[in-house]
Amino acid sequence: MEIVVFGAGSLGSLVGGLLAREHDVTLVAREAHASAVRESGLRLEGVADRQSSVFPAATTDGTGLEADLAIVTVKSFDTPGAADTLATGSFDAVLSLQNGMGNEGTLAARLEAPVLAGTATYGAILQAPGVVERTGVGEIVLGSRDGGSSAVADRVGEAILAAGLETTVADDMPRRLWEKLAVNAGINAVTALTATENGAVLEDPANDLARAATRETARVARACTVSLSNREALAAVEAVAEATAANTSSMHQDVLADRRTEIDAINGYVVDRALEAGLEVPTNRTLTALVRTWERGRGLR
Ligand code: KPL
Repeated sequence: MEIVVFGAGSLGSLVGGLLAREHDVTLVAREAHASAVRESGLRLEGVADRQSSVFPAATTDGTGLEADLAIVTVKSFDTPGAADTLATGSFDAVLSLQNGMGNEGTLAARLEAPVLAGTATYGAILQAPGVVERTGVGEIVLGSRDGGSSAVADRVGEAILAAGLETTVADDMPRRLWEKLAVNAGINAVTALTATENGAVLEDPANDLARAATRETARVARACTVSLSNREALAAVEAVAEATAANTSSMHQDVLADRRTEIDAINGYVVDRALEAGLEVPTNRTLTALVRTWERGRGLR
């Protein structure tokens, strides 16, 4: 299968690199990373089972590309720009593997190809241009963005599975996206603000904060008619925090690199939906305000 990975940062490079063991992959990446991959390939660290260097194509220019599948891994605030660029090319299917909510809708509004929703819980760090480390084995869950079965999702799921990635095709993506949002709402801002790894949220005092943010998210999900109990959301956060205990969350990586974060699409999204539903979400509001204040102080927003 020909696959374009649009946004080859940490997760995009890992997913693209793993897919390149089986498929014809093109990474759309920043200049330094793209030229390192073109010159010496992409080194996959922490992936002991198979070859450790792969040789996908790499470009900085995503315009006019054609492939069977485009996997979108850009930060949520870059989704509109990514959609406009992808619209200049041609794809049979598009899969969003991004944090936060609303990305699939943004893509679908601008693209003709069917847009699938997805979540990825792999741990990944871009160590240097041309080098990505898998820091945790997770899974990819994908399916129709409205829920229900989808032949396109089945086909894409089979292709990803064929490259050896843990993959589940699900018929309840709206609920899964909210569950992933609850995981990110519980882990990302707390670890970014406290300079800790994901496992910190399993212990006091971060545990209380993470659990409160998670419970609030599940409550807002239910107000949005998604059936996600507090118990399920808390269990999901705990499972991901345990599986990725030594990992640096994407928001913590962003803060370390002085980059804008995805706070608006994670805790900020919970705050916005809560407002509409007339609910109070004080922990998400506080986390959002703190991270936005940090961004403003750095001139990032
Ligand atoms: O998605 C993640 C992220 O860091 O954004 C988790 C699942 C929390 C893994 O680190």
